[in-house]
Amino acid sequence: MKVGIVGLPNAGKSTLFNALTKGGAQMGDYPFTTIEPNVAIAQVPDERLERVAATVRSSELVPATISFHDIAGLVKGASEGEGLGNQFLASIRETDAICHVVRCHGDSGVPHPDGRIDPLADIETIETELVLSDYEQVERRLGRVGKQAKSGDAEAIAEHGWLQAVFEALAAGRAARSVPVPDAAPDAARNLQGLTTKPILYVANVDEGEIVVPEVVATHAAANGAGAVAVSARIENELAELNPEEAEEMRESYGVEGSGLARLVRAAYDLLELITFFTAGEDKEAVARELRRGATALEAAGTIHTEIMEAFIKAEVVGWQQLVECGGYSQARDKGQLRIEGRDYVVQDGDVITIKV
Ligand SMILES: Nc1nc2c(ncn2[C@@H]2O[C@H](COP(=O)(O)OP(=O)(O)O)[C@@H](O)[C@H]2O)c(=O)[nH]1
Ligand SMILES: [Mg+2]
Repeated sequence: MKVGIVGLPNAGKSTLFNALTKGGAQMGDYPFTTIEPNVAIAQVPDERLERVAATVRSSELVPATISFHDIAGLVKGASEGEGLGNQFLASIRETDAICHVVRCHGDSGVPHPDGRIDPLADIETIETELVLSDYEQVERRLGRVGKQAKSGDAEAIAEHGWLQAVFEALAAGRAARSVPVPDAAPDAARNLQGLTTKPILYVANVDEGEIVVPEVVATHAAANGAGAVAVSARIENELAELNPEEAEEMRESYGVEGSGLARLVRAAYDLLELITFFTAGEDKEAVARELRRGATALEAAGTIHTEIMEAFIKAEVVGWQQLVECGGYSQARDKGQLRIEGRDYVVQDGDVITIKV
């Protein structure tokens, strides 16, 4: 899963990205790895995985991961080729979700491209570019899908209808995600590869003194079905240099509770609307695995390995909490908590699953 970090110049994207890549110390057992200068892999903190691994006596923890991409270059006019323009927009197109860094701190030492601090106006500047870019994309796709719809294909007809509604929404300045995808064309949004169909997390980059999401940002996020977290990118960047004890001391001196980065990673993961299931064996790895909500046991097997999916016989399933409370698989089996499920079982968040082949 890829999350693109976007925002106006000087909003604090690179500072936040650097904090993420250096954040190993304060993230404890969940280090980051930089794979390219602007791409970092973050491990998703998950207490459930630790508890499951301890119960089963697994040898190693393998958390779920998300990659963060620092995408520079969005300025006013990007959709017309200003700045890195279309290159920038193409990089966002490849992501699963958008993490939008919004300048909210008032440090006069950091110039703002428009010379004033106005989080809502900044959000609108960025979102206008995304809307304009999608507008062109929808126009192109309408032509193509229109031809398929004329042949009478039911899915194409539904997709065409959705595209027309999206076209009108965009023309009115609204995001494509405001138009529900029809059941008859479930892939419509994916086919469009829109920018404004992607889930958004606003990261309010706030002053050190008070780490809260400003009212205007919170209201805008709520009205648009987006998430919002507050961090001080500067503090997180400083904290990321320290060892865990020093970081805790500094956090206390600032009155900051918990790791902002951990909160950010968690919120980004939640945004993707994934569920997590676990596989764990004694003296083997305990793995947190991401899965689309509503996916079946067979699909879960497929995320482990295609061969495991092909050889699927049944799944042994127990909720992580039941497993921990019982103290292990055999105790859970004795207490009737470990169930046998078939290939069509809909996996629940937190299930611990053993696929039998
Ligand atoms: N005071 C303050 N300055 C910040 C904060 N975050 C970033 N900056 C400064 O703002 C400037 C631009 O940040 P940068 O991360 O390069 O912005 P980008 O253009 O979005 O990548 C740098 O001088 C940072 O040190 C913050 O939380 N507080
Ligand atoms: Mg930058």
